Amino acid sequence: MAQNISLTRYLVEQQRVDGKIPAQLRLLLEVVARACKSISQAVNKGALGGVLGSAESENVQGEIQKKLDIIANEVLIEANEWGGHLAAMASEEMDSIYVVPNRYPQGEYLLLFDPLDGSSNIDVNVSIGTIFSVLLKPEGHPGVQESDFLQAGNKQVAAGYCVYGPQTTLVLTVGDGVAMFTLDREQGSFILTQENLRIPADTKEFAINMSNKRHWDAPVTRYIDECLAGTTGPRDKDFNMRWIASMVTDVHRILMRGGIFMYPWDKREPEKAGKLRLMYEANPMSWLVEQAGGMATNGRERILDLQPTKLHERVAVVLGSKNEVERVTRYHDPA
Ligand code: P6P
Repeated sequence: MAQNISLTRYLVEQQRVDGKIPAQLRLLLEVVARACKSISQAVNKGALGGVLGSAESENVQGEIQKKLDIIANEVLIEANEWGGHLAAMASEEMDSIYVVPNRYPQGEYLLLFDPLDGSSNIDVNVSIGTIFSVLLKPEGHPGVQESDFLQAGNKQVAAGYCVYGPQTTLVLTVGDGVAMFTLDREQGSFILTQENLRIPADTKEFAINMSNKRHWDAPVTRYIDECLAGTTGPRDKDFNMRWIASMVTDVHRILMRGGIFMYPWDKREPEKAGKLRLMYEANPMSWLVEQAGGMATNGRERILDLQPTKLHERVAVVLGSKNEVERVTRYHDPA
């Protein structure tokens, strides 16, 4: 791979050479990447920046917000509201949509994000990240309302995440494969470090929160029990387990070396379809996984085909290596 291709050059070439992304979308992605750089700097300061600990407030999910959740949310709002490429934004940390103020030009895109996924890891120095999804505002009516966001994941025009870990890594798709950029802090820019990421169809690594085992549905219990049986069971191979409790980091590992990630429906809150949020966690991650040759379902249906009814709705997630996701989905629907 040619050395030192910056994110800016990559996006310009995707726009100019391949015509894959309009100028306004390129601008949007560059602004999101700049915001992720700022978030990375705040995260890296940790206790020295006074950014750890709880913000003593709750988000729409009823979860205690960390100071960095709010900081990351504010960074993304302030970076994106004035550029003229967005009509509105939606965030895990905000009850309703944020319409671009009248003092700024309105664009045609909608930006959704989980500003800092994996917050329970912030204070113990474990990787966390920002997840984002881009939709086009539906035409035919002035202004923008929450219902404009309620589009299936197969309508996304861009999706990505930024992991704040040993490296700060931005992973992105605009529908033509998955590219990875690593932050060069000396240059202050994201540098292309891998293109066309591919997820192996098979794996020996599963990611699930085992402490919920007694609450799972039978198909999930069957699949995990078979993995745990290893060479003594029907899978005839041993499996390894990982659970970082940070979806963005677990999914990054799967994009880098394969695996299956599961946060299934369980009996603890049966009225909820799952724990993870469809619009700004499952949809962007599912598109990235599919663009890398993997698969993503809610146990029964393709996540990207699900029609959302609420901005913060939740969904069960089974994603990663294609043959494993197909097996879990088959166990849910043995017909
Ligand atoms: P649990 C983080 O809060 C998150 O939304 C995902 O990033 C992560 O996969 C999941 O929740 C972890 O949930 O129940 O294992 O703490």
